[in-house]
Amino acid sequence: MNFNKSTAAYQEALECIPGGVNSPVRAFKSVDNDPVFIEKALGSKVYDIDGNDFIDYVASWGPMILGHARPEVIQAVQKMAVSGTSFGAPTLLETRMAHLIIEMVSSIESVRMVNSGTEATMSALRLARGYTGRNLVVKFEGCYHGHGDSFLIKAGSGALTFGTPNSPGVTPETAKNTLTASFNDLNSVEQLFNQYGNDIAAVILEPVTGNMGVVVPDEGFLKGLRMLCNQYNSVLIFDEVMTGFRLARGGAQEVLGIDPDLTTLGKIIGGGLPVGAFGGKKEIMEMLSPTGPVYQAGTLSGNPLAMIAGYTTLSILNNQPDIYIELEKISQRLEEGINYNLKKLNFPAVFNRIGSMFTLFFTDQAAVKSFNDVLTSDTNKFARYFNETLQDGIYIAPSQFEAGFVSSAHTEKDIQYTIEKNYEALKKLL
Ligand code: KE4
Repeated sequence: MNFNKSTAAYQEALECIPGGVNSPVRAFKSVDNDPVFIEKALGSKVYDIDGNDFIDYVASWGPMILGHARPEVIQAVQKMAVSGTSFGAPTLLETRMAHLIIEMVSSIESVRMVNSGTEATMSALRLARGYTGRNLVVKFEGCYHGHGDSFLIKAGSGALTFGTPNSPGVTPETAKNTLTASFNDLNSVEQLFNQYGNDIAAVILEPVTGNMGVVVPDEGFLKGLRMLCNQYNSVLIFDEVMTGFRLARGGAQEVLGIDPDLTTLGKIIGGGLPVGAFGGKKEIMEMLSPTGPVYQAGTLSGNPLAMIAGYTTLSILNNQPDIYIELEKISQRLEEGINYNLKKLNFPAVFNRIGSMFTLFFTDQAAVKSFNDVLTSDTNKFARYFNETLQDGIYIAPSQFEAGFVSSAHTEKDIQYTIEKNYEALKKLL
């Protein structure tokens, strides 16, 4: 494949944008390559400025569950745009969107729209602190909740990829209010509650992690967190920015059967446009301005174009639940094919999957069920694999510590091709 135009475009971008990108993980830094500049996307494919096409498993880092440029979404945005792009005033569409989210996520009684996952998590944490009158928050090593100061402590995603768990600029005064525990290690949380329980405002986690790669909670882990939060009157926050509407209509909490007090949402909720949201128990949400004293605001929150893209996407998912059945089938096919290749080649790697989220960990561990397991991954081997499959027209996340996503637009042919190229790439790495 020829990437000449992307290479030139990257050099130009470097002159005017920090790192040439508007979000660090896009820079391909951890795969020792220059980023590919995308020109357009349709269905399961993305097309770069050099005319190359790729089967896309990044899905814009999660939002594109229905595939790129889904006709209903495009038409809805085009139609809305001619009525204006932003009013800064309430619209009927925002109320319809709130009703739909409440219908789909049963633990949510009231919801506030924002413009990103980061806004959702930072607002939810402020709300939990305002509601409890406490300062401390418990997060988990390797979990990423956006770039809010309180969360850039042993974070995942780009922060992990870049090996800078505590970002400069986050003050010690802020960091001291963030306690970190280990995912799937309930004892590590119990220890924190034993010591600080009455000062812990909230526990926040990805109920299924995506930002250290996909790791599924052990049986009883989430229930244990629920019980600890009940015992100490702390707020349990599920960060479902990635898993929300991805794993089921009601997200990970529907699949895993545990209700948080607050849920943060993003990605799919906007259908590819900038939308985040946080919601949960009305008793807590009513603490938000203008009803209550906890301030939170946003010029473009509930923006009509973003709302109609998200509302159209969620409506399709809500009205066609068979989409999740089909996603499970085709994702299972991918898993079976890759595991067949690993076995046939006796290749040391672990493929974690839940629903249409997956990660291939380049580790010789038998299983990947914790952050420590994740850290045994060979990131150099991952980088070589990434570049091999990129050349084959397969676009996965440019970091070992991310999730891959299958969309409803992926075909059996896409999956079969991916499995074949996976085998060839693995064989070259032996
Ligand atoms: P945004 O602010 O990027 O919309 O959302 C932050 C966020 C919060 N919570 C979870 C569970 C998330 O996965 C994210 C964002 N995820 C990363 C990829 N793992 C976004 C990609 C990027 O940073 O460019």
